[in-house]
Amino acid sequence: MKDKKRNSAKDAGYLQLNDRPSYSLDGKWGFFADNMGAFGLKRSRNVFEGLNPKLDNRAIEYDVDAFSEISVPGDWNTQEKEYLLFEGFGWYAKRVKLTAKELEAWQNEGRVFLRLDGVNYAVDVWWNGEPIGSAEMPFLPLSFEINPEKLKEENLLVIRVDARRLAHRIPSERYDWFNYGGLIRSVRLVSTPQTFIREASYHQTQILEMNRSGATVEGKCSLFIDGGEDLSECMLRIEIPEIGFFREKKVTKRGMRLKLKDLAVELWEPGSPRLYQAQVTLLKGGEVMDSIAQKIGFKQVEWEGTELRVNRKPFYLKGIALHEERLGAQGGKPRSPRDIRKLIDLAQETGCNFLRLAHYPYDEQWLEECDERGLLVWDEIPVYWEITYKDERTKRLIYDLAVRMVEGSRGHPCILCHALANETWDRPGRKSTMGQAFRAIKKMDPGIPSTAAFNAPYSGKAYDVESVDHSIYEFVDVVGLNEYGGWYSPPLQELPEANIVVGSKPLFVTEFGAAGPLGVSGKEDELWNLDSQKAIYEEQIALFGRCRELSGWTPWALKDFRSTLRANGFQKGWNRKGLVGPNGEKKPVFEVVTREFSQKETFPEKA
Ligand code: GCB
Repeated sequence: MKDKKRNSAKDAGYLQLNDRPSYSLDGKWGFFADNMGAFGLKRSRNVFEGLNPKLDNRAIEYDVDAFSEISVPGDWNTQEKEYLLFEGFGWYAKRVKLTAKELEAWQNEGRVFLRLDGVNYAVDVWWNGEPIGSAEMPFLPLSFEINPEKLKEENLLVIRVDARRLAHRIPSERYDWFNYGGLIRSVRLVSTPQTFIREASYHQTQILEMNRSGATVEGKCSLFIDGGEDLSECMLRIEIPEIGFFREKKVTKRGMRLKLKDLAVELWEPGSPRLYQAQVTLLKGGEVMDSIAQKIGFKQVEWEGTELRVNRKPFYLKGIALHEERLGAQGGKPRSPRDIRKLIDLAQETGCNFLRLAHYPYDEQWLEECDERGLLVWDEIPVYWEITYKDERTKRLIYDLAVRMVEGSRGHPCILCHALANETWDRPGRKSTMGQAFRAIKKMDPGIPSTAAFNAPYSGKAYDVESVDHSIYEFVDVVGLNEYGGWYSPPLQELPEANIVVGSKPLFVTEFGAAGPLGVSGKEDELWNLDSQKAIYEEQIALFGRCRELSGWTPWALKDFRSTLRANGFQKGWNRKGLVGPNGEKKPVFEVVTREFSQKETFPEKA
């Protein structure tokens, strides 16, 4: 379909939330499932104009006020039976009512943005019948500016979400999770001053000296100022009152990186997450133009040879990998912070110190929770299996996804590494396309290692990532290995002799596991039962124990998750490799992992 409306305006970039006033548009919206996508884009059928067939007394073939109801945030698939496998276009409509007081405040404040915290997959957006933007950037925050003059007491917001699988998209057409479409995360209006701090991210902590109460460190704050104001007389101020830190610097350009020196702090550690309140202010002639509050933490990651260190100590990763899918028989995307907290609570019951947030960027709420709880995090973009790297749209998309993800996560102390790929095939263009994206994020966040999850064939009784010419291997600082000994190959009986080769970089196992359908017991040497799942875990854990240089491991996956790729009688549309079932039913492997984690130190003494 030729789609003229797309690209009417790109989204306005990453807009950090901090403590800015925002007006939530979560709740009930009108929804219409449209498998052609052409529905709203023809004369007399322009859904976004919000005409009413009765009032207008014309043959108008839609009525946004008579759409069915749907909840935002949330995927459409698990809200009505008939939408479960729907992968087309979803029209969302909301009447946004502002009081005269609100209207005045919003119009005087300066600028107004519509912020979509994350959608799947692409969107076109209309405010009061006019297009305000389009974007193809799944799972990441988008923002669209609305001219304050276009705000009224009664407004109509219409969003068309396109959740089709297309070959050039990221992910491409085939992947092992569920394509939950829609406005999967919160929607809000955000007001800012005319010229404002769009992003302020503290990162790149360097420990200068350790001492009894903590450390002396330095770090950087990456800032981006948005707005038409002449900045030549502006200053940026950073304050961390608890440690008496105060710094002002003249603004020289819109994007700046300020050095913060000689900070005497307690470190943010896994399991002991010290956070500080910081205030970042933009001033002109002594007058405050904008000021934001945020929490920051001080943590250093290093990688040298095969060693991964956190706060100068060798770190052993006790991880849990998961999908962003809520607990419950239906699955679906989290619909509230509580849904997210319940998943993290469950993961933490194992005693893990790390979460692999696979295979796409998660809601920012996850990062905030992990900052607070002292859990380290791997974030990831959905460059997965087959990708058409040579397609110009795909190239652009990979770059944009990588940059937007890191803009959103680099200020979070919980971040351990940024991942740009999972088990990708070596197709034409992979190296150059991925190289560009890796180089971009290393520049943006040099203190954090970049990574990817790789397959390695089982050969000569070992998994050796470096035995394969992966073409993107040179770009990663730390290595993720996905291996399914006992499940795919080798068979369980051969696992006691298996080994993992740690090559020239730190390596941890980012996936291993086996299906364990709930309620099915059986023989250890036969697949598809809870007993063999357990036996495979025990042999795998023994393998990790033999591999002294390994930096840790993460089972795949926390919870059984929906996937239409998984269609046998045990699976019925679910990947059953979870440590727990869809409702959180614990399988024997949950206990195996918990026991093992309790015996492993986060910071092991060196032998
Ligand atoms: C993998 C993929 C993961 C799948 C898993 C499986 O290697 O990275 O997305 O779900 O295997 O269950 O086979």
